[in-house]
Amino acid sequence: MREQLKSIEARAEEELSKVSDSRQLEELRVRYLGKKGEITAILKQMGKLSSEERPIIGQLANSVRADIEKAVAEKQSQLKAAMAEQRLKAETIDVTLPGKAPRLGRPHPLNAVLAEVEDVFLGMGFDIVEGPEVETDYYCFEALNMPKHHPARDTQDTFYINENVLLRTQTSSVQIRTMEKTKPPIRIISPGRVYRSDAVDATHSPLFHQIEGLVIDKGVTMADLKGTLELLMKRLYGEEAKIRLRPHHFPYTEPSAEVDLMCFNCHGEGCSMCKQEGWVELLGSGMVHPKVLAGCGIDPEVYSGFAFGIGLERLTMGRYSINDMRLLYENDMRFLEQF
Ligand code: 2U9
Repeated sequence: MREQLKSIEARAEEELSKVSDSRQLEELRVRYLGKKGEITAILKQMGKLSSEERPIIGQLANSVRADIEKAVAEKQSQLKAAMAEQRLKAETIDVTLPGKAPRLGRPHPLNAVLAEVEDVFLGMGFDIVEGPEVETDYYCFEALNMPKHHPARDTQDTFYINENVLLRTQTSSVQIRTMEKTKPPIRIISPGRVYRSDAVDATHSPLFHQIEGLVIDKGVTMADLKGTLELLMKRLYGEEAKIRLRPHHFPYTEPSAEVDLMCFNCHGEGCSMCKQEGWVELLGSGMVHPKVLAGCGIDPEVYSGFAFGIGLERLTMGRYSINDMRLLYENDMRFLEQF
């Protein structure tokens, strides 16, 4: 039995040295130290021994068992440490690697210019008013002194939903609605989408954006119109910006004027950018027609007012030297990232 125990100890040591994972270790522990294990088997045969031998073999068996238990425990902690190290290696994060830069958004150039324009007008005490894009014939045309036969009402130019309902061609309908509801003084701008039945090209789109302005009070004159627009242009294009008013005709304003901005490239001399004009056309404006005021319940003998309409696309294209309107709608990041 002594030899048996010695050989068990030697085999256990030998096998233990080859164990490489905790499952194998557990299997080995059960095989040597378990209830049905080799050492227990030996202890069960102790009855056959003489009373002198029994304590000696008993002591030896206990010491072999203790040695194996100790070796198993050591192996277990070695395996644990090895596993922990392996996991740490696998989970290592190299904090010196460059991070992934988040892609930052930015305002679309149309929104950026609109925000600038809104800031200027808010600074002058204007309110910003919005209204419906689907309008009635009355608010879009009739109330603006464009009666039934007017060419702007042609189905070639305007998207009709039915005979009486259409997609607004200008945001003036918002101003009419405001004049109906509000007593003067009125100082508003109405930005928003408008629709016209145009084919897409470098300067046209069936959907575009306008910013219209309206001021109604006692004693408002064309000088107020010019001063207001001059201030807007100086804020947008710099202090040296100059504008001029050219006589024109709109059914809803009388007198009417188109407003030009002095060409930034040649300062009025004439160049290829302004088609040798020295000036670039920017917007339309005028004194609100007395018929329009009266139609909204405002007495034209007491009140007067000016109005203007700016195409946001044109303003944005001028501001950033963009030569094709389609770029503003295509959402190509290579274009948008430049602003
Ligand atoms: C009311 C009365 C008058 C708004 C005006 C224009 C002249 C004008 C164009 C600019 C380029 C439209 O976007 S565009 O195509 N607009 O020329 N708009 S006066 O006049 C009004 C508005 C409301 C009650």
